[in-house]
Amino acid sequence: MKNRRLAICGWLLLSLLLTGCPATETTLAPTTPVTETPIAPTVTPTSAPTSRPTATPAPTPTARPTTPVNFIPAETRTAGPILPVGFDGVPLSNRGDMPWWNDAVFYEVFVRSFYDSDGDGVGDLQGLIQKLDYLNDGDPTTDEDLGITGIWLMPIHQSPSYHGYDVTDYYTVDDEYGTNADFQQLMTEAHARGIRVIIDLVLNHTSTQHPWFQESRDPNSLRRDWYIWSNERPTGEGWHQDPGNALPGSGYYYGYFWDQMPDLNYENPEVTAAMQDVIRFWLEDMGVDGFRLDAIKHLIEENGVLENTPGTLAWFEGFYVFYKDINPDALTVGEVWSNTEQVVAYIGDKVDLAFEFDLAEAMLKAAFNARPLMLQVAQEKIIASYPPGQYATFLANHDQARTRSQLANDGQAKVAATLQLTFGGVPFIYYGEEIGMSGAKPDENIRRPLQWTADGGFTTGTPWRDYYEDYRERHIAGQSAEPDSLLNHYHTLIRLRNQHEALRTGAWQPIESDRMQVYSMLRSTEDEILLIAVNLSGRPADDYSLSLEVGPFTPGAQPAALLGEGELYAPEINVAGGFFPYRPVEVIPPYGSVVLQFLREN
Ligand SMILES: [Ca+2]
Ligand SMILES: [Ca+2]
Ligand SMILES: [Ca+2]
Ligand SMILES: [Ca+2]
Repeated sequence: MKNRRLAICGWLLLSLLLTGCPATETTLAPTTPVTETPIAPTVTPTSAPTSRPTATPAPTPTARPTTPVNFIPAETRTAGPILPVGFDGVPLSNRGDMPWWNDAVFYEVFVRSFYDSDGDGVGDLQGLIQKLDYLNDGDPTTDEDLGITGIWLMPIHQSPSYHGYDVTDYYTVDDEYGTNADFQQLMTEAHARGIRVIIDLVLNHTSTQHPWFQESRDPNSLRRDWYIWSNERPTGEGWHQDPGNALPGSGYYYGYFWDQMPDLNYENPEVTAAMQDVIRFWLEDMGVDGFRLDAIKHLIEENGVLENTPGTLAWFEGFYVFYKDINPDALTVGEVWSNTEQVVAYIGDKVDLAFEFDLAEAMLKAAFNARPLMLQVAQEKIIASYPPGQYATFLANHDQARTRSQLANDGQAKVAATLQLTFGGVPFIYYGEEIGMSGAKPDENIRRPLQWTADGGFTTGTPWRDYYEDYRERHIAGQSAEPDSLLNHYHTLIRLRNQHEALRTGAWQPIESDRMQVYSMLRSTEDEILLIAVNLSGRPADDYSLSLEVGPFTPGAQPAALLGEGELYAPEINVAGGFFPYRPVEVIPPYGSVVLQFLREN
């Protein structure tokens, strides 16, 4: 804090000398020498351009003329990367009321498509280990890495399918991906870099090839009741005749998603006990930091109701007590593909977090249509519905068309990333989104090999699935070298989030904008207030005006730019701590955004 305050004072002094601020502000000027040297300011007019404000009611009579302040790049004002505290290198918010995951940025990895270490065309755990430095090199002073602090691994258990959501052995890493020893090495290497790792856990069903199901096919088996069987074909979807009908009288089994994935019967306590053993093994023996839980709303079917049944909710209450008893810090993130009202029912005593599908849709629509109304409604509902910060945000995942395929260009993809990474909750980024990989159904095309270089770079052999067609032009190596790339935009946003508690856990407040193309909000903590303004559109935003009836500002509040460029203007603060009208920078470029920092007077 001390360093930051000094930097502001230095900047203010320079600003005063150059622009001649009102005398009342000179009391803020330091008497001590200034060590920071702001970059040479651009020539600034001494009063606001005559075009401001436009088409808005006149400011209050007492308002001083808006004075432009010099552009201050973020690095002259922030204390630099937050030094590691607590868990291996993961920055902490120092807020005792927020769990560790509220400081994390997660990255969803499909191991098969991330990096292949041995040339067989299939990504593997050793490949992921080799590329961990791309995700986070563990050194807060370097910024060539993406800076993520959590990984969600899509299924890594033994499975006959390419995707792994049909498990045959919950205790063993799929041999295409490596061994349990490789997995433990991954945990060690990830933790050393400040990355936590959670794994996909598929509770609802197994593979038909799982030994449990093979036994269950025999009507006289002790495991018959581990799955859901019927002698006659029931009405309703999801019922399948026993494959090959090899066993007389085996009948029909229930498999909601696929005939190769029979649903387990969680009304049988033996099934719950068996899965508790699995959970204990991964938490205690393998050291995972938690689980992403697949399709949890489908766990228990009751009286023809297939989703979010009382039985399912009750089961997860027992589950929550069970895993928290093993490790209170373990994180579970549920996939409840429903709207906010239904998702909320799981949070806090069944799972820690769940993915916010409504918010994902709203962010993509705001980016695509350049209209923020639906987004603001979704955000307000989220803030009102969840315990603070206890929801997982994403743009698209392995089941949906990739973000870039739902949007028109990389500018829109930047906007979507900005909206996600400046909002609350715990962000999850699907691998490849950071370079704008494309892909739409079928699922294999949403899960293609990551595009590392102009040659693909995922494998020395033949990739298990072709790269997307743009791989020669769109790849990590190219975007790393290009300052304005989508990848570098992600770098900047993640770094900002890692450095600023307000972006991770701060309170949220919408700001009114008189132009549809500009979306704006505040994120604030006791130390700082961040104002975010995003140009959703492909046209420059040059006639917008922001207003905040009631806000947290004190008179004389001065902004510094953490993101964006151009001349900055300070708001004129009203008696209620808000402002009206306010245009922090004259022009926000197409798809551009500004993040302004105001420090609180504490
Ligand atoms: Ca391999
Ligand atoms: Ca680094
Ligand atoms: Ca396999
Ligand atoms: Ca089920």
